[in-house]
Amino acid sequence: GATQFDDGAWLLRGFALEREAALLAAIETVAAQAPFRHMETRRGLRMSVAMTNCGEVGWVSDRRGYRYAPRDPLGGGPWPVMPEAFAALAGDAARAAGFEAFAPDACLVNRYVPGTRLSLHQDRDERDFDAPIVSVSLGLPATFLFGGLARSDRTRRIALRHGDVVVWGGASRLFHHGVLALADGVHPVMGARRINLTFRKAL
Ligand code: MD3
Ligand code: FE
Repeated sequence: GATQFDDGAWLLRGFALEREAALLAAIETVAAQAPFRHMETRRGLRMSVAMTNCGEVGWVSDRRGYRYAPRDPLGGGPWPVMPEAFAALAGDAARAAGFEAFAPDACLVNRYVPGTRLSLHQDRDERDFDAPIVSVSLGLPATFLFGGLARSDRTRRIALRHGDVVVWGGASRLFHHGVLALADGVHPVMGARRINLTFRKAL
């Protein structure tokens, strides 16, 4: 079932499990067209998370900063079309959390290996904060940090496992969040990695 843990924030344990095969195939298709890469921050640091995107626009970071871009900087073409299995999962999960008609135009695909972390940040490069964000975890488990509107607010830890889906909307939409360094391990279907799909309405 769906567990609410803050205003607009819902955890759907195992929601993606029955769609595992279709999701893995779709990730392969996307990565074959737009390979995973380590982007650079504005300060010139290499991000430890490897990323790719699909959809109308993709989230990119480089020395110029963060933004949503209609083209993949590697190759210059459009991002891969969002697979139907992705769009359907995002819409179904959002509806299960009470958000009707969520139609994401961007899906960021994050790849973690043991040691990879994502420091505390807010997602605010999107135009419309009324739309929720849907996040799908696959592979190795991760400890997710969920804070508040202020960076200094206390954080809660949420263990995210293969197949879990989280919907972040309402007041929680602008809360700080991050991922602790991934622990060593091997997942039976995903191997030594974690993949997170982050669905957003960016435009
Ligand atoms: C909490 N990725 O790419 S989205 C990101 O596990 C990112 O890779 C996470 O944070 C990951 O920006 C999963 C989790 C998320 C997204 C938006 C939120 C959590 C949020 C907005 C408010 C509060
Ligand atoms: Fe984020």
